[in-house]
Amino acid sequence: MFINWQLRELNLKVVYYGPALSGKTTNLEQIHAKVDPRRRGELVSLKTAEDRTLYFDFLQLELGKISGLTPKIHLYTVPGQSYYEASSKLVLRGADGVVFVADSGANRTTDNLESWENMKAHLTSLNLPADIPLVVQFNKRDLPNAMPAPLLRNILHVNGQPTFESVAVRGQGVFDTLKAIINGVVKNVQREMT
Ligand SMILES: Nc1nc2c(ncn2[C@@H]2O[C@H](COP(=O)(O)OP(=O)(O)OP(=O)(O)O)[C@@H](O)[C@H]2O)c(=O)[nH]1
Ligand SMILES: [Mg+2]
Repeated sequence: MFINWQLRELNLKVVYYGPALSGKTTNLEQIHAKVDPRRRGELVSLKTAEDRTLYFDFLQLELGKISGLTPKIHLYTVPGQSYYEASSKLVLRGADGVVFVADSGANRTTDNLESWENMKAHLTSLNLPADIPLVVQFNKRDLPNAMPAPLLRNILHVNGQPTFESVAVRGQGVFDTLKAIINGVVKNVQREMT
């Protein structure tokens, strides 16, 4: 969180984390395509020739005023490929909330788990609070081999955090996820400011 009192802006950072190809960038693309251009910036994507995230994607959203301040939500995605693990950690730094995008495909269990464990370890080593607002998205529900959501919840030991099923490529579940994380982050900030 960063407050610019001169501009009366409240800057909040939300990071989409998850294994390679789970659909993190697709979430931001959908948000960019559907939000009124007056309320969002351009989508900045630093990607490889194969359209894989190289460092991060970035999109800024503006919300209505809270306590006289204009919240600006900075959405980032991390690169999911383990080759870029160090970048993922850098992108997480200073996050106010995290969306974990899991791939529902049955063949992706190890990748989901590994990414989940890495995320937890990074949150700890970056001194981010253990109870940081976290929303879990089970993406690619359209896959024929999609695992049942309760099973995914068990495998990741999701512990009370909101979960959403999505087909990000069709926009399904994208805004439910976004609203839930913004809600969690804003509630947290309001608690800290009062
Ligand atoms: N079937 C299906 N494909 C999807 C869905 N969401 C995204 N995809 C596809 O999955 C592929 C990877 O999506 P990305 O959004 O680039 O994945 P990413 O998590 O950003 O990947 P990295 O940047 O490498 O970490 C793309 O071809 C998407 O079109 C979905 O809900 N269902
Ligand atoms: Mg990506």
